[in-house]
Amino acid sequence: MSNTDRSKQSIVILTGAGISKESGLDTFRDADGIWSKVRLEDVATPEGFERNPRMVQDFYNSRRHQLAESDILPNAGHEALARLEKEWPGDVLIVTQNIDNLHERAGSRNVLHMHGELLKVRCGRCSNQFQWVTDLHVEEACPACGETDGMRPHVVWFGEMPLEMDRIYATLERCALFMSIGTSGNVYPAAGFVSHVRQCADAHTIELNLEPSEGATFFAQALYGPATEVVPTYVEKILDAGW
Ligand code: BV8
Repeated sequence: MSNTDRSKQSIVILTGAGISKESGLDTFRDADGIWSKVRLEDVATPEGFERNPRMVQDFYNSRRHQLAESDILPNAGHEALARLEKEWPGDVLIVTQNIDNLHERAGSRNVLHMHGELLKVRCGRCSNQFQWVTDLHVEEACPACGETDGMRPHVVWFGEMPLEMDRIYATLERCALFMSIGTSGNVYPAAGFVSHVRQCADAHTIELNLEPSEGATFFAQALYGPATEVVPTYVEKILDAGW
């Protein structure tokens, strides 16, 4: 495949919690995952926040603390995707369900956080967003409007609209390669992206995961194993010989 051809071939990569597992961040639905320790209805829904804002703030504060710990670093999977963005002549977009910042810290620049970002908060009153690396307290006053009952994590909860969906669908519809990495395929609309690509794009589809996801049968190809192994291997292959 010539470089000219490649420059016309865009790649969309969906990532989930599995790509950050070997960096030390828990997944959600593995046996020891986050949802085995806390109910998603209590901490990842607007109703849960309404019922007990302190519990929800504590849930995200502890994850923000963990992400800031020095031993939570990008792994070879994140680094391979940063290399792909650098060396592939066409567009490469990472659409991540993750709210950590490991893709950016690995060097990826074109990253879309469809479920929000742990290190950002927003005011439910004035909608301003703020970088935030410390605890967010229930009665925190908004730095912009001063209201003290609106500050929340800038995170998409169940029942809320994921971010930048129009942009995501537009990139899916014109991509030449769709990669899904480290996601169980349980949460929509992300879990439906592979079907959307198959319906609307002339694209190759591949799943790179520890084990078959709920959507495994929708992919033309699959590579199973830890992300730190299968992602660098696949990136090397497509840079060398395409897909
Ligand atoms: C929406 C917050 C409308 C951030 C998350 C009733 C009412 C309302 C909505 C619904 C409803 N019923 C269903 C829905 C839709 C709902 C949904 O899908 N529910 C599910 C449970 C059935 N979705 C929503 O509500 C979404 N909004 O639908 O709005 C709409 C519809 C269409 C178009 C526009 C709008 C909002 C969903 C977002 C919810 N927020 N989290 C946070 O706290 O982090 S979801 C949560 O799950 C995280 O974001 C997470 O990223 C996401 C997906 O999980 P995964 O990343 O896949 O993680 P998981 O643990 O499941 O899997 C990890 C995988 O990695 C496994 O396969 C494992 O094998 C693998 N793995 C493990 N180790 C490794 C590995 N792979 C490689 N290497 C390893 N080492």
